[in-house]
Amino acid sequence: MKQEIDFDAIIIGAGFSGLYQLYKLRDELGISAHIFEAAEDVGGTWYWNRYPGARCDSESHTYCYYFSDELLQKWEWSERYPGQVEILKYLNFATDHLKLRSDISFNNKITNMDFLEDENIWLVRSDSGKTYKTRYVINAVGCLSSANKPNIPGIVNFNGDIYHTGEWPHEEVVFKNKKVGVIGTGSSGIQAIPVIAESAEKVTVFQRTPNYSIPARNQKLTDEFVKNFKTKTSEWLEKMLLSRGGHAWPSPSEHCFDTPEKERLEILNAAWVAGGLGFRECFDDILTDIKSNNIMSDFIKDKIKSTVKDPLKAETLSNIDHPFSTKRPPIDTNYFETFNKKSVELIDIRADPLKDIYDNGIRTESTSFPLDIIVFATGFDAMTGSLLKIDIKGRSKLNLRDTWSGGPQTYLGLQVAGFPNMFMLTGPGSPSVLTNMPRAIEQHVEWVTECISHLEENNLKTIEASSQAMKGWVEHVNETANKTLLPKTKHSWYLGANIPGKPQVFMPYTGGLNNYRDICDNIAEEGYTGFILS
Ligand code: N01
Repeated sequence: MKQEIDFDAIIIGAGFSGLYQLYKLRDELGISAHIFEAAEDVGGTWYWNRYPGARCDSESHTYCYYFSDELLQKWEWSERYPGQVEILKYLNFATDHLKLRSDISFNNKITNMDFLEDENIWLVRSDSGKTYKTRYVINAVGCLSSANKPNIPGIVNFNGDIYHTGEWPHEEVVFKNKKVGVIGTGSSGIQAIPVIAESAEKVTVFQRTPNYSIPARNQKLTDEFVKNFKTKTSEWLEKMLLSRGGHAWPSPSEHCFDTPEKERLEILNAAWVAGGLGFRECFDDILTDIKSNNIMSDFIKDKIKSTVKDPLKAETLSNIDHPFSTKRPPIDTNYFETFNKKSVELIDIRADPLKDIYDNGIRTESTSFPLDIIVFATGFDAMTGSLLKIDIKGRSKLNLRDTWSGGPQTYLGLQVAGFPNMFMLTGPGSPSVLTNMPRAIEQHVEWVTECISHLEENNLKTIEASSQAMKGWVEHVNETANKTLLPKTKHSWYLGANIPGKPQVFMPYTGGLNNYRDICDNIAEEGYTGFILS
């Protein structure tokens, strides 16, 4: 008997991953697939993150789909690092080129998902009040899309405007003649502050944790570069597939500590001049050897001190107490230079903690700061936040929130035991946020498509991670992370430490995207080891 379903597959989210998943399932596998998207248009993270200065830290010619040569040839990037407007245009271009729009329901936030065991199907409900039946659910909800809005006392009393970088309005926010307070100095704050300071009367930066940042050295791409790139796309792809982070630079082999000082400095200075995240790849041991990390950390601290003229500001900005790159390192355009402006003040809220927000501004324990605008650049409930906003019940009405009450547990970051036919794209336990995201996304989408194809061809109804395999993978993810310095930095969103009450578990897989791809492929080739197929 044919099952009564609305779609073979429902995909949640119309960002980079959801769009590609729709294309693969609908156009290559030939099954019915549909995206539900909370926003009114495509783009995912790039739809929401419209704050001034929003820009990607992967280089543009690598931050795009590589599965289609036509897309690669037809699109032209204009800058080394693509800005939010350009990335959103690109995603709209890809959506239209692949004719995806007709299979997306916008303004539809998925609120509930229930697995109906008797029928082996998922019942998916959206905030429109409608429910849909589907055999497969693919969560493409993004890793950094649930805004973290700290509950600072008195926030409702503020008479001015409040914005969060991750939920920036579509209309222009005018900073001219305004006193602006910015809370947060992660990637978003570090990008936004210099741009806000270009027009604001005054900017007050409330810094809790000082941060490293590498100059982006953003620039227009030359016609020659673009032309050349288009003739060599397969070579670029090969480089990215070989690398541990999905970027196009080779993995280094030299140890920092063992390299003679003169040579070491030459390497570091050259990488500083080149700019960008490639700086992290100067040496191969900065995340495993604290002595090596200290050398790189001190190098950056010296750069900060030599850039920022006011000695107090320089000290406050460079007084960094975590090893470089154990929190996601931002890249910037004129971040430290901006503190040389008289209109930009820096408040160390570790020394003088935030007390409250009052009608006219922000108060620390010692001082009041009158403000017209407050910008929260306070990040996200990363990797699990968006998924756990949905009430997801698997077998025996097992709730994902309960399964993950001690932190996220997955098999390969792709599935959770007890939740058959439910997949996650770039979920916790996969390399995701440690990589150039489009490469991690393409790997996951292609693996999930192959997996569904396997089920369809073999007339199988469900695939589900076994509890044992999930336990083993969680242990492997922890062991791999513990070989690095990464989990030692406790106040990091990689661990969930930025969200009060969130269990602290190191979430991304640190084993490298290249190795992870091999693991996933071998598991599929061996007939989906660790999964239960029925
Ligand atoms: O968020 P964050 P983000 N009171 O969590 C502070 C990606 N991204 O949006 O460190 C006071 O890194 C917090 O302080 P502390 C990228 O992966 C990429 O900047 O917790 N301060 C920190 O300074 C990135 O890593 C791009 O002590 C509070 C800041 O807010 C990720 O998104 C651009 C506070 C939050 O920093 C997140 O970046 C933008 C409180 N209650 C984002 N709560 C690019 O591609 C938090 N803070 C370039």
